[in-house]
Amino acid sequence: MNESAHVAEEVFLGLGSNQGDRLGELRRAAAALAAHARLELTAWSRIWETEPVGPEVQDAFLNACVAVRTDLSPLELLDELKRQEAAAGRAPGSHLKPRPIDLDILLFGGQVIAVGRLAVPHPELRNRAFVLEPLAEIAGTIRLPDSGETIDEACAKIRRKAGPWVRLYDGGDLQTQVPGANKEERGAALALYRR
Ligand code: PH2
Ligand code: MG
Ligand code: MG
Repeated sequence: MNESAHVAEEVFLGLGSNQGDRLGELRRAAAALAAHARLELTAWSRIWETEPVGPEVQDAFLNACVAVRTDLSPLELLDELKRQEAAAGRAPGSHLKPRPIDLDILLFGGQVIAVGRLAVPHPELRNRAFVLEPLAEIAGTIRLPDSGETIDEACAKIRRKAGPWVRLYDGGDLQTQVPGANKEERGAALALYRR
């Protein structure tokens, strides 16, 4: 099968930043996704500020989710996200450490994927309010392909658990930087965020 033969899928991505200009990093990442020739950014959540989850003591994150349509395969998309993370200055092997940007594939159409370097749905999705709250804003009625539960249902469960805090961030959003439905406008949005 050649690359362009993939059927376009609706994909949900998680964005996170807890190093440097967190809002700027999220905006740059959204604009770079939108400007990619084979990705169409179709929805974006609000931005949430969230308590870091994991063993390291580190600064609070900004997290958000976006929906994209793409005919990239899951592994092609994963490679593109890793490329964008590296371009933002993320050091290799910084999983669970502070990072300027983390781009995760949360859901890829209705697919369940388990290859060495990619697991979809994201294995930690159900346990993380910092993913489920923004994801519910744009994918509340979507069903997890493995369990059949909706994102809204998974989100309601995590709310009952009184886990790490998450709160809406009121210092800006993604939307203003990803204005257009057409590629020219999206290209302009990206140019705005080149250093
Ligand atoms: N990402 C992690 C580990 N911990 N905590 C928050 N609040 N937000 C994240 O995006 C996050 C995390 C691993 O990718
Ligand atoms: Mg992550
Ligand atoms: Mg990641």
